[in-house]
Amino acid sequence: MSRVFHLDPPGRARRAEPAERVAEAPTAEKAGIVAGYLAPHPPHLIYADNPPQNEPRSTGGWDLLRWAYQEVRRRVRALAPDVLLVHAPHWITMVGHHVNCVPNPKGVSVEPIFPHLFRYHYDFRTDVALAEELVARCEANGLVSRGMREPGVRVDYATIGALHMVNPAWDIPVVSISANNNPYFYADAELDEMEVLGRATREAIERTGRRAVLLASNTLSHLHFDREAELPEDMSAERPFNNDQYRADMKLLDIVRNQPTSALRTAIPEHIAATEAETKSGSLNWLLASMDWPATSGEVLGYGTIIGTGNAVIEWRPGRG
Ligand code: 2XP
Ligand code: FE2
Repeated sequence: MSRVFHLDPPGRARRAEPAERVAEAPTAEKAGIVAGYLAPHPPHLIYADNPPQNEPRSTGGWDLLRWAYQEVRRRVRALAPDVLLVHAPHWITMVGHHVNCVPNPKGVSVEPIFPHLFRYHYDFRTDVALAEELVARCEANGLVSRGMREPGVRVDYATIGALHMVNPAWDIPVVSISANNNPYFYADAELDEMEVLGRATREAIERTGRRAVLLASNTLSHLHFDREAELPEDMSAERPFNNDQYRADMKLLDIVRNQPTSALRTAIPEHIAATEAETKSGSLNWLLASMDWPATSGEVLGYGTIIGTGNAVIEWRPGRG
């Protein structure tokens, strides 16, 4: 297992509680994907959270969703993963799948539609060995892929948003994966490609012996209002965009809660067709494919709307029947 530590980027020693983390070092039987979360990233959640890294200040809001994330934070701490892998729809790549291999991404991430809510100063560590292995496994599985090694490239708000909500301490290394834009040109046909990306992800995690938590940074129903309340966090203005969107979200969540993940193979594309869901970018399929579509149901930790869109925080634990 020493390989897990010896191949880490030099900066990893800066992580919090290194001694404790070594004590919790993964053993061969504990390595692998220990949990996956649907972790939506609307900038409003970070704005409402008021972390020091975000410039705008709020009076709160979207509390039920943020309580759901508090529970995720507690669970992720207890799982003590080596790495968080995140697939996010706003790091868009036109050709293939890219993996951020920059050891210490640092900068300001800005939400282009809501810059008054999200201007976030980030500074985190990449698990470079796993990121590079993922690029290699993508290539071995025949995917067009690329390691992104330019330190100056700004990290998108969907990656930062999910990571902040799950681990605001930023003391767990990260592997960040781009969303190839093809689904937006070819309906949902390219969701199949996420099977391959998922397999490559699983193989890379196994080969590096990591204990990994996966994050799919996606909202569900994705129509949103084009007018904002004077106070953005005025919760009296918050509601589903319309009842059809809400009902389609509930139909999907009913399947998530009561059926094994295999039922989602057809339910996700149907839900996308009904709601313009952001899962079209492939993050959720990547998550489930990486876990090899476990025969478990998911646990919905929370659901709420954000400027009309439907957002669910969901946990899947592959080891649990
Ligand atoms: O899709 C996004 O990330 C948006 N910024 C829309 C805002 C709220 C969505 O869910
Ligand atoms: Fe988004």
